[in-house]
This record gives sequence, structure tokens and C-alpha cells, in this order.
Amino acid sequence: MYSLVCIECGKENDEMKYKCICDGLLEVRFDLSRLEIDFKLDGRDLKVWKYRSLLPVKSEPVTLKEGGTPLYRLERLEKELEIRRIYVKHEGLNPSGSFKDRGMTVGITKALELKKTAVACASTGNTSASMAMYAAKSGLKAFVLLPAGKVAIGKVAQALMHGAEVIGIKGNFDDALRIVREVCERAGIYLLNSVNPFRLEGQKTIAYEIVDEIGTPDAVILPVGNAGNISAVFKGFKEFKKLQLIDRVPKMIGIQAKGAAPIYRAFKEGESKITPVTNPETIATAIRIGNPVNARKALRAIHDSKGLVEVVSDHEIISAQRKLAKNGIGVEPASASSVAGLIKLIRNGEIERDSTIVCIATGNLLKDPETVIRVCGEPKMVEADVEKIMSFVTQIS
Ligand code: AN7
Repeated sequence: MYSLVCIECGKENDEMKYKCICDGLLEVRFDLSRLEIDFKLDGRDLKVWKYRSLLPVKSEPVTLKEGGTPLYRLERLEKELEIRRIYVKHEGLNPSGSFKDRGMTVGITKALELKKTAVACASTGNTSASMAMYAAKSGLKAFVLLPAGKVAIGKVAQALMHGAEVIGIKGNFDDALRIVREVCERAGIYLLNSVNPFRLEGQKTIAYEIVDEIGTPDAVILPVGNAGNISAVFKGFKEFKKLQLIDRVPKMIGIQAKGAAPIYRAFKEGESKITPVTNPETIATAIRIGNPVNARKALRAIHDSKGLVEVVSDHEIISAQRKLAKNGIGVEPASASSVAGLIKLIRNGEIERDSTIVCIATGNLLKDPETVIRVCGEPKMVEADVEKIMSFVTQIS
């Protein structure tokens, strides 16, 4: 019912591969004409495995009940920015606190199908937290390579507590990924970074859930690091269109942090390949990535959907994080870049007023408490005395 196809040369590969002999990225392709769809787009019971007939697994899934994340409408922001409809899909409310869980439930299930006993990833944090959690659930051994000192503390804590072997390297994410790819190859460990096409299959359910709940928006805006998610979400919309469940696809809009924006540069220069950034830097450590492996897929998704790429500064990211927080949505810095990008694009006149926009908030506020304390400051200290507290409270209110 599905095969693993190279996006460059079209050659079919077997399930154990992460890239083609021509070096091209692989993608899962379904024979959509022969597929039996057994779900209804009725906006109910949203979760990754509602769409099982479009997921490439043969066995019982390893699941922690991922997906079904809330889609919040931000009426106040709509008024402020004069846009018809703005939604935020809060992927930070997945089991491990990020969208990665959608990919891991499929990736870990595939690891078991392939009789693997160990899994590994390089990570800016969320992938490692999610992989550690699903590996724990399934009884697989987990190895994690992190850029030392550059991963938000909540994510490290998750990877450690769920029992992964956590290794810090003196290098950045791109170095960690290069190393872990070779180690996996040599040690027969299953690689769960987003070069693994099965992981992206799980993540495409973000698109399915959006359609299920509100139909097709005009644009979907999401942060871009290793560029897997934007590719996955577009694939989801494209499949629904091929199945005639929708009649158009939304524009895919990718947002990068200024100090880590190779895809933005390629997009601006009209290139189909990126030039890696050697020393990526941003407060949004989740997307501190200079050599995104899925760049080719992402640039195609952006091009084919008539979308675009924008960059935002650390200052814009934090200000969007605060804005979301004031609307009751707690996210980590990288996630806020989607809303930071929306605000910038509206100011530049690149979003039509009559649009329905969905921003993807990719990860939870609790992931990166250290940045929060840095930007918000420590709590005030007042003596444990009713009168002192009373005078403090009345001063403020
Ligand atoms: C919160 O965890 O790459 O463009 O190793 O954690 O699909 O890479 C995380 C990426 C956006 C970017 N938002 O997604 C990792 C990792 C958050 C993230 C992204 C990440 P991709």
C-alpha cells in the first residue's frame, strides 16, 4: 500500500534506509487510489491514530495518546492585527510537550517492526525528550546526542528521567546529527531524527487535524529548524487534496531565527539548495540549526504551496512569546517564532486581511524555564507577613 521513494530520482528504497544511493531524501508514498479511508472529518476524537489508514505501520502502535491538541482562536489578536481569523494549534500539549510525539509514536512503532533494540537521535532538545519517553514506553534502549550547554533544561531533564543515555558533545546540533548518523549506521541503531521518513508521517497529522476541525486555512505558519515539520505538514495537506477531501492547500510559511536562517536565504535567492550556516545562534535553541537536513523537502513545500519564508529576531521571538502567554498560551521561544513571523508579515503587508491563519506552537513553556526567568526576572521577595503583603497588593492594584 505504500513505498519509500527518493524525492530526487524516484527510486524505490527498502524500509531500513534513510537516504537513497543518489543521496536524496526519502518519502513514504501511498497508493492513494487503492487506500480505504476509515475516518470521518467530523471534528471529533482528534488524535494521531484516528488517521491510521494513512499511516505506514503494520503492527499495533506504541502510543501515549498523542495529538488531538487544542486549536485556539485568538480573537484579541485578530482585532489588534486586523486579520479575519487567527488560530494557534498548541502542540506543546502533547505528552512530552512538543509536536515530536506525533512523529515518535510512528517512528518507535516502526523501530519495533524492524526488530531494532536501540534508537538514537541528535537533538536541540525536544526530539530527545520525546524519543526517550516513547523508547521507555516500548522498552527500547535510547541514545541521545546533544550540543552541550545549548539545550533547554526541561528537555534535558525529560531525556534523563525517561532513561535515555544522554551524551553532550562540544559542538552544535549539526555536528551531533552528522555523528549520530554515522554511529547508527555502524552500530545498527535505529535513527529517529527527521531524516527518518516514518517520523514525518506521524507529524503530517497536524494538517489532518486542522482540516478535520476547521477545514483548509489560507496559510499555516510554523517555525523551521531542521525543516522536517513544514515538509510533513505540507505532505498531509497534499494527501488530503489528492484524496479530494479538500480542494486546495494552504500556503506554507516557514519562520526562521535571524541567526540560523539558511532556508530563508535560499528562498530569498531563489535557490533550491541551502548554504549551511556554520555558527547558528538564537535564543530559540530548539531551532539553532545551521544545516537543516530536510531543506530540499521544505523548499519544495514552500514553493508548491506558494508560501514563503521570513526571519525574526530574538527580540521579536520573546515579544511574541509574551503576547501568547498573555492570551493564555504558554510556549517556548522557538514556538513563538510562528506568531512573531505572522506579526512581521502583517506589518509588511504580506498577509491579506480576509485570511484564516493557523500558527503552530510547537513546544511548551515549561521546556525552557531558564529563558523565562531571564526575560521575566525572579519573583519578588516580600516578608511572610500579612500587612507587608497587603501593602504590596494594594500598591499594585
Ligand atoms: C519547539 O528537537 O530539531 O523544522 O532536535 O523543538 O521540524 O526541525 C527541534 C525542532 C520547532 C523545528 N519548534 O522543527 C530537535 C529539533 C520546536 C522544536 C522545531 C523544533 P523542524
